[in-house]
Amino acid sequence: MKPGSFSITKLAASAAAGLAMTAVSVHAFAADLVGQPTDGAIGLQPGVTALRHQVEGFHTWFLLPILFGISLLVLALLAWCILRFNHRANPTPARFTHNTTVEVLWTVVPVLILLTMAIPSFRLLFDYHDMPKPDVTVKATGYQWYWGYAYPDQKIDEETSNILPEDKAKAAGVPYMLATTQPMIVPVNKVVHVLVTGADVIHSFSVPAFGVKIDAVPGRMNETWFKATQTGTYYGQCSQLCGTDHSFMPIEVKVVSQADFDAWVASKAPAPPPAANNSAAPTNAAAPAPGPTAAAAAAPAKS
Ligand SMILES: [Cu+2]
Repeated sequence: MKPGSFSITKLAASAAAGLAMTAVSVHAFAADLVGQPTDGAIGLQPGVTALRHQVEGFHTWFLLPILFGISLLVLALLAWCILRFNHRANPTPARFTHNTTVEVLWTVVPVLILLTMAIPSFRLLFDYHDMPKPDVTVKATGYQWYWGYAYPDQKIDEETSNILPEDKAKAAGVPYMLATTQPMIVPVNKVVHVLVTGADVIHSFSVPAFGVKIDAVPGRMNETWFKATQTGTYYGQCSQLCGTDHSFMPIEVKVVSQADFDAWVASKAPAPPPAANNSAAPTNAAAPAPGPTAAAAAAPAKS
């Protein structure tokens, strides 16, 4: 008689302790690192876009309570069955097999719960889909195994963004496996439109702090957007298994002031045309261009 009730109490106590620890840890770590994961933390890393805050609210204050509520209800029902209907407490079991009221309830209630979850979920999806007028457009192309970023409006040709080698990352004091040789540079508080495609296999462009994740599919141009409200460096990773080096193609986005962005764009501008003298100067600007262009032209032809 004792062992059954004792273990249930223990189970409930450890569940409560777990919940309390969860709440404490979320609090303790939430503010630690922005734009990257924090060791030993749980929960979502801090977000810096309005949509990401909505995602967080939906997840933490809407879905999680429902999840905990359902879990506690099932735990209570289990405990009740074990205690009330065990062999000793209930030696002669009832023989009926159907109960219409209960069957209607356990069909209708879950449907209502799903509907309650679907409405804010779809609202959020529509918000992602209703893209504001972009201030900056970046084309992100996934390759095996790196990313390429091009700025069509600024006439900046695609630049290759490789993972930063471990020794260089350590020397620079940036996180290895997240830092890159060439970050995507975007201005703060501006709508950044990201055109996402894949050159070989399906990759996925994902930056948790922006609440952005979208597949990079060869032969298709997907689009997403974000408006970061804080300057800084934000990391993400390819989030679609794309081959052996899938985990070695991180995404690094540097959100900078508009002035810094303009200066960066200016630094990327091709040499001014009046200086069109002869050979030496243009080779520098011309060299990177054919590579990506040829790759981009070849990719759709294959599929
Ligand atoms: Cu990938």
